[in-house]
Amino acid sequence: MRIGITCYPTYGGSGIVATELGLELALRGHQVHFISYANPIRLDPDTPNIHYHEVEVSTYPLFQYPPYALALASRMYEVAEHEHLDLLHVHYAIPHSISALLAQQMTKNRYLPFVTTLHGTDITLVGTDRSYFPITKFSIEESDGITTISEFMRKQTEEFFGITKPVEVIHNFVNCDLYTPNPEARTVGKKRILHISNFRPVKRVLDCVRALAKVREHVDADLVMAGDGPDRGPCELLARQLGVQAHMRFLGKQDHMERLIPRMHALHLPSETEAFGLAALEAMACGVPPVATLTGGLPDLITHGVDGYMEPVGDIDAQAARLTEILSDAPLHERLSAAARKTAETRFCAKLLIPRYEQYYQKVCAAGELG
Ligand code: GMT
Repeated sequence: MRIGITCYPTYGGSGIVATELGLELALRGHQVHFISYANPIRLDPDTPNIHYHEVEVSTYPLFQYPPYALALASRMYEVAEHEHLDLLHVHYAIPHSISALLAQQMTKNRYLPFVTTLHGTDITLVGTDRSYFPITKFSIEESDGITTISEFMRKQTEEFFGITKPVEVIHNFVNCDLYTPNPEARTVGKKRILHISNFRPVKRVLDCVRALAKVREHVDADLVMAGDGPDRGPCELLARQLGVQAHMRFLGKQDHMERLIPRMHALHLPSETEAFGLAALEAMACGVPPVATLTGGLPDLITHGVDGYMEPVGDIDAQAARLTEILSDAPLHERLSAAARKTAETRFCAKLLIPRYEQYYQKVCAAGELG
C-alpha cells in the first residue's frame, strides 16, 4: 500500500509510535510517506520505502498565527496526488485530522480515506480548552477509521466526544529485537531508577524525586532522568532541598532509549494519567520492571505484582516501597524482569500489532471503494 503518515515530529509518544509504525510498514514493503513540518526524530529518511515531505509554513507578517493546518492540508493533497496514496493516517486529531479531511475533499477524482489515531493528550487538551471541542469532534466523526491505543482511551473517546462510530483499539507496540534485556549491564555500579518523560505537569516528575529520597533510606540508588520539559527546574530545586541532588542525573532528550534502558533496574512512571505509557512498554521489553500509577491505560499493559506494579497517583510511600522491594530483592527483580519481557514479547511486539494496522487499512479502503 501507499500510506501517508502525519504526526508531531518532535519528542513525544505519539510521534514515536507514528514513526515506528511507518518504519515497520516500510520493512514490510509498503511505501510510507511522512508529511510533517520536520523530520520525525526517530526517522532516517534514507530508509528503503520511506519518503519524507516537508510542510513549509509561511510567516507573512499578516499572520499572527501561521496557518499550519492549511499548509498541511495542501501538502497532503499534493503528496496524495503525486504519489497515488491509498490512504492518510494521522496521529493526533488536532489539527491533523482536519487537514486530512480538507485534503480528502480537495481530491476530486477518487476517494482518499483517512484514519485518525488518538493518543490521549488530544483529548485532555480539548478537555482543558473547549474552543477545540466542536472541530475535534467533527474531524473524528468524519474520519474513515478511528483507532486508539488502549481500552481506557476508547471509552474516553466515546464518552468525551459522544462518538458513536466504532473506535478500534490497537495497542502501542515495541520493536522486541531492538529493545532487549542486557542483564550484565545491570551488574555494574549502583542501583538505578529511570524516569522518561517530557517533564510536563501530568508526568508528576517531582514524585520521582520524593520517592528517591525515601528509597535511599534503604538502598543506595541513583535516579536517572531522561527527557526535558517545564518541570525540570522545579525537579532540580526539590532534589537540592531533599539533599538527593548528588544521586540524580539529568540526561536531557535521548535519541537511543534502547541503549539506555537496559542499564537500569526499575522504571518510575508516577503520571497523573497515561493513555498507554509507551515508556513503560519500552522498559518492560528491556526487562526493566515499571513502578507506575494505577491510571488511564496502564492496566492494559501492566499486571500488578506480575510484571510491574501500579500504585495510586500521588502515593509516594507506596511507590517508594515498591521501588525499594525491586532494588533490594534480587530474586523478585529477576522474576518481574522476566515477566515484563514476556508481556512485551507475547502481547506488544511490533510483529503482532503491525498486521492489525494493515488489516484495518484494508478494511477502511474497501469501505471507501464501496461507499
Ligand atoms: O505523554 C505525553 O505527554 C506525550 C503524548 C503524545 O501525545 O505524544 O503521549 C501520549 O501518547 C503516547 C503514545 O501513544 C502514550 O504512550 C502516552 O501515554 C500518551 N500520554 C498521555 O496520555 C499523557
